[in-house]
Amino acid sequence: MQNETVDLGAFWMPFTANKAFKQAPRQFGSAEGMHYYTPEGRPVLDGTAGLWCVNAGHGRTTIVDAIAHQAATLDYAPTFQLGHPKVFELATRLADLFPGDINKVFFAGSGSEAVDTALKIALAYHRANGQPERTRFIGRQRGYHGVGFGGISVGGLENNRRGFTLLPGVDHLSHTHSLEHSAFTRGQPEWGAHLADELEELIALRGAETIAAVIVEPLAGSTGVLVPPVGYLKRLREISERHGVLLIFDEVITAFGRLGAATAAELFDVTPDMIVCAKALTNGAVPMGAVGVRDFVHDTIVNASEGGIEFFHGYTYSGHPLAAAAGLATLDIYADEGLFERAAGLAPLWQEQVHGLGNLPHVVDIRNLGLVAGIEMSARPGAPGARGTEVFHTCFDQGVLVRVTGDTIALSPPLTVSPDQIAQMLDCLSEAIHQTN
Ligand code: PXG
Repeated sequence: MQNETVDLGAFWMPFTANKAFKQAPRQFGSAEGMHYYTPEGRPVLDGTAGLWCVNAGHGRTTIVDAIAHQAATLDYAPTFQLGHPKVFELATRLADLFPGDINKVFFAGSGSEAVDTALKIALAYHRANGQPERTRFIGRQRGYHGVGFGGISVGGLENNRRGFTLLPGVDHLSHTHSLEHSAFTRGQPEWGAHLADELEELIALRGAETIAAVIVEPLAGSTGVLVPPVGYLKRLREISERHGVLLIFDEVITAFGRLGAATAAELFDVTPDMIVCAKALTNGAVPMGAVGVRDFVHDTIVNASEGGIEFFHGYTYSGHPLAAAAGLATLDIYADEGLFERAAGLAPLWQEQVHGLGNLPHVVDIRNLGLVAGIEMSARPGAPGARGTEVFHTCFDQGVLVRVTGDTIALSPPLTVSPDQIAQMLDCLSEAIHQTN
């Protein structure tokens, strides 16, 4: 269908400049493999895996078939006091994928719901463990944890917080981004592990007995690709564990191969108490979020109950049959095609090529890990974000989809990307950066 035949008025678009979009709409009509296609049929190379979701590439037949078969067999079934086989199977598969004794899985409908679920599990755990006064949370500046009230409270993005009611009792660690110390670092910066010691300071300030959990993205994605300094996450783990504070990794972006391992937890050899995931869990094909939980957290909550419902929480779509079917088919693809290993194998070439953009005008930093890169440009004086938006538009018009936050371009292609497609993506981006003033 052509753009002009569709009325764009009614749809209030999320995180979008609605008026600007509707004057110059950009739409996709279909997708296959590494490409989107506009409604007119123009291919656009996907440099972002949708919105960090489509790690196995678009239109995967086995996922499509699994969803279709599931819809025809059991379209919907509740998981409150009932169940269906695929949701149990998917939970088991995820427990196998998560490190250590993260053996329990709570399902949600999105990353935001999964984040809020994890925060509530933390509160429920401490209550069941006889420490109900542990109610405070610690997040991090520039953290993104979705848009629920819990997520924006522990999150550290001003625009997402300002003007909204927030949870009380939340502190924030400093973010780890430093142009001064770490610009153009390949992979993990050496500088910055000491910032984890702020957790120790906050715990001393507030008292460990008041703190429920600390939540961080192992690699902060949507805030512009902030790679954790060497040793930083291990130090967070050591401090949180010593004080009985639960550590939550928000792996909505990093889980399922983005960094060249099943999870960032595995890559960095740090086992948190909970892992939040979503997005690539179903290759983006059906909405689903999940929280992986260590045995002791789950068991403390469930065993504290004298019967009846142990945890008063859940969603109509927790473990939706279509999402469960899509998730199982997706995990099969990741395993059968070795996509996490493929990402790890491509990472050195990726690193080499993205850092080739380092001499372009305006570029003040390039960051990378696994198959993620952030290319940060300086802001045009008086117009922050203008360069980023221009580069995004030029790339789109030239047939490459990139992601922009402020003046930072983020790249996170499907893990099926070929070396030629990496070159095409970066050539286009380089040209677009050259063109912007
Ligand atoms: N946590 C993290 C780390 C995320 O990246 C969420 C939670 C929330 O997930 P849902 O499914 O509720 O959106 C996210 C979402 C971007 C971008 O431009 C990133 C996200 C969402 C929208 C845009 O990078 N991540």
